[in-house]
Amino acid sequence: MSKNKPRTLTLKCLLCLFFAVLPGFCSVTVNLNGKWSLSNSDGSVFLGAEVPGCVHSALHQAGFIKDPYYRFNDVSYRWIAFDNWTYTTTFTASAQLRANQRVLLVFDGVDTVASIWLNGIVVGKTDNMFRKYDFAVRDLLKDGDNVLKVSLLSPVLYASERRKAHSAYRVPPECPPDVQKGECHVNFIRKEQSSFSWDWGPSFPTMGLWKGVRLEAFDVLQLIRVSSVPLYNLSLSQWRVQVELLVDAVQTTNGQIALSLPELDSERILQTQFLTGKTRNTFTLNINTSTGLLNCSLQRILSAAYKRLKADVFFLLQSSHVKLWWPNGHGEQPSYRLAVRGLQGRVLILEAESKVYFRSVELVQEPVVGSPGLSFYFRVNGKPIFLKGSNWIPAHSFQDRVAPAVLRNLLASAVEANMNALRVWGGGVYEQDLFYSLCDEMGIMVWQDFMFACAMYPTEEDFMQTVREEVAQQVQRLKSHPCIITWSGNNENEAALATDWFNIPASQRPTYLKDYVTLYVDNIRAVVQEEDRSRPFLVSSPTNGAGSEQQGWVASDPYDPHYGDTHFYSYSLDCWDWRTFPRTRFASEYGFQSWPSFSTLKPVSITEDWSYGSNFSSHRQHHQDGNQQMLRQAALHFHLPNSTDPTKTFLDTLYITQVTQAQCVKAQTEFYRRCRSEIIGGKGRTMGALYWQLNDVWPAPSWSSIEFGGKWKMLHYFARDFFAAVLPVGFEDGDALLVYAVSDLSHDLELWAVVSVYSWSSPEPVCTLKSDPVPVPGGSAATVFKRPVAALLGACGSCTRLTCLLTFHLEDSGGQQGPSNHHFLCKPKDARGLQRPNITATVRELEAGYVFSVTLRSASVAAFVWLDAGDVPGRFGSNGFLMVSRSRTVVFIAGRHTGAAELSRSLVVTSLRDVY
Ligand code: BMA
Repeated sequence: MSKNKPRTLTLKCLLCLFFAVLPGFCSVTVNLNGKWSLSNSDGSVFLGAEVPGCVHSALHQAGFIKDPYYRFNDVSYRWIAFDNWTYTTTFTASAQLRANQRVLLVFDGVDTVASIWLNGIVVGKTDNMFRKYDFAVRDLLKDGDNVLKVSLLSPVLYASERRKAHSAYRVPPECPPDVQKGECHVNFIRKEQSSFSWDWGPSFPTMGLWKGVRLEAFDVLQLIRVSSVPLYNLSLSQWRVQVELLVDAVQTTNGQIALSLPELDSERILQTQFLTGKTRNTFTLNINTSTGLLNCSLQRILSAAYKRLKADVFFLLQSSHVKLWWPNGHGEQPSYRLAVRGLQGRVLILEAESKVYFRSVELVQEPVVGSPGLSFYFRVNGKPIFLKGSNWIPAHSFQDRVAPAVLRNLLASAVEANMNALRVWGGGVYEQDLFYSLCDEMGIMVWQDFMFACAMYPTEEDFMQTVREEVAQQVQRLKSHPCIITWSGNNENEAALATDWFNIPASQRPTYLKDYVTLYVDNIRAVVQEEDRSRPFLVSSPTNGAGSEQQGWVASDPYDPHYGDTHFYSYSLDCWDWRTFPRTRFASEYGFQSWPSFSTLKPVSITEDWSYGSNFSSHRQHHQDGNQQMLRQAALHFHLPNSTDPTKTFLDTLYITQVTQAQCVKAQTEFYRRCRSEIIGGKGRTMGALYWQLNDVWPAPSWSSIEFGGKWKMLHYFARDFFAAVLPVGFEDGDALLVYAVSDLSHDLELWAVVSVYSWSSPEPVCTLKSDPVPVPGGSAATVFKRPVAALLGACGSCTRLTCLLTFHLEDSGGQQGPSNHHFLCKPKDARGLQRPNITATVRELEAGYVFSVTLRSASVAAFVWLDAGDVPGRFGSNGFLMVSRSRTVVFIAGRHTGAAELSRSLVVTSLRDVY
């Protein structure tokens, strides 16, 4: 079916022709992406398949299966991953291409275990979806049609075979919990660990050519990758840029390398020699910013696997100053263009451009006055930064479905919610290049895990070898991105070992400890440090960091709040009670589940599914007891929905789970933010709050703040406030109400709190109190208001805890600083006087088809007012808010062209009192 398809042919040497005509130096690329054919092992299924892509997507696109996300299809289509599949294509290779000295067949990503056949001969095998593979095929290419086949083994059966072969001891967890409806032994195969199911995701063990395929032909040499890592030397106050060229040379080649940073008005040429084979060549450029001169010296840093490069570099750079890359909220993200050009005589032999961003990062682990243990925070460009954000999981079960617009929407949503950091979690994939480029541009710091999660792993030599190559390639690919501020070896595997998740007998513990250190310390850490010493390396998350290292890399309690980062989940305790949260140095995971909105569920369900107790609702829930946990947590504070209309009860239940989640994560995040400056009981100085989890892999209940498809849950609207640069946090301690001012700004403020008391029964304030101004230094949390609750209420007439609530904000002489916030003095289910507000909404179009105002009118106080535009994509200016006024107008920005009439029809407004 793909026979004789025209292939894209790129002559990378077009520019070299500009200098001289010497075709022997040209490199030629033949793109082999596009339509291939695909068949299963017995030939009963035969179809066309897009490359890049996967078997599931191909079957769906060709109509062999329905939407894999529809209802129970994840289980119905389980058979797909038990079969073996073969991708085939036919292409022609011109005589000109075959005349090149070296012709490589390059796969940017094969998922996962495959044999590659060219014209009936096996040219290579793959076993790791996170590696790029290339195979020398020059002598196998022929005139006319060439047939390329990729035969993929069932990942489920392969993993099971590997487990059987590992007979000496088990490598747990063996299988996921039944509630996940997943496959076993995913830890034996180097592919996305969550593709065999997770507690938020379905089991779709993908197979396919998930990244590009091409032929690359060249006669002299080829530049495989340019990377640049700026390093700052504090004692010399000097930047240096480490430029690394990965080159594949057919034969030893003399040449000149020209490196230039045009915006810094610099260019220098160095004589060099490229030795035969793949060489990695590192140049260190010392930038003397005080004199405006940039000196350059060449370091020969070549690993045993690579050949030595001889060269001399003389680099003079005229630079007045270097503009720094800053995380979102702390400054701009300027970049410099680095141009690399290699010439032999007047012939261009290599050329590339990349971006250089200047920023330094340190992970500070040092003694803390008044506290045992060590600090744990990131210093970027010398400035301590509180990390605010979330955890990133794969944006789709089928990576070929993650379009650039999906990434853009999710990352822009993170920035809109005032986040400055995301952790790319270790059970997913190393994200595509665009993800990291967008994070660079948006100032999102990335905590990058290596892809190992919630399991023990084997350490046989072939496994270790493929992991070492995976790690080296990924670090080489990603290290130029300033967004990545730390590497981290795995997700929760130190904790799993330390707290014995898998019931390992004491006598066997040393074996697992040894395997752990072998994999993450002796191999992964060693490879990372060889490739990149510009950023910290953590062995696990959570970890005690330096504390874990002192205990042989597995701490007795990796959740120790005096060290490192922590993950903390508690579903049964009252999530509004800050006393239940760990006063940790860094909260890298915490969260609560909720259901997505009806418009997200509707396309994958039918009427009979629309109840909380339906088979569908249980099927989608992959976390043991998750649906009941959500209701129990909700019932601590709210009346549960009790409409006589079952569909309304279902929709109201979706709503109440979102209210509950938003309020729980708000309480916990506000606690972490207000802990940044204090040590209490030897604990505190919290410098990070990354809740679990930002996004979803499919339409289902989960911990996410953004639904599959991109719609914001109530939590995401709340995040925009609780991650604001200046934030008032209110809480009770003993008999007092306190308001803290938290500031992430660089400059000092002088702030006072304005606290208003409202009755639940009336949208007019009962009384308003103002504190004295308090200095709030940049990057701190300070108490600005403290008053016994009884005194506060006593000053406000007839208020009691049950009849009144509080709102508060911060002010300085310039007016309000940061968002308004609120504090309930009782559980809303106990509130006296809360009426049905009968909210009405009027929609007006502000800008043709995209920007609308929605004016709400309410008869009384309304809590958790939620505007849902149904199928009309877009975002509200604010949502889920407390309405203590008779009218409020919010903006709606549509994600597609719409009109006031359609938006009015789709819009549903729900508040707390409407669901019971
Ligand atoms: C964390 C994560 C994930 C998981 C989440 C929710 O510990 O690392 O493994 O999905 O909890 O249970």
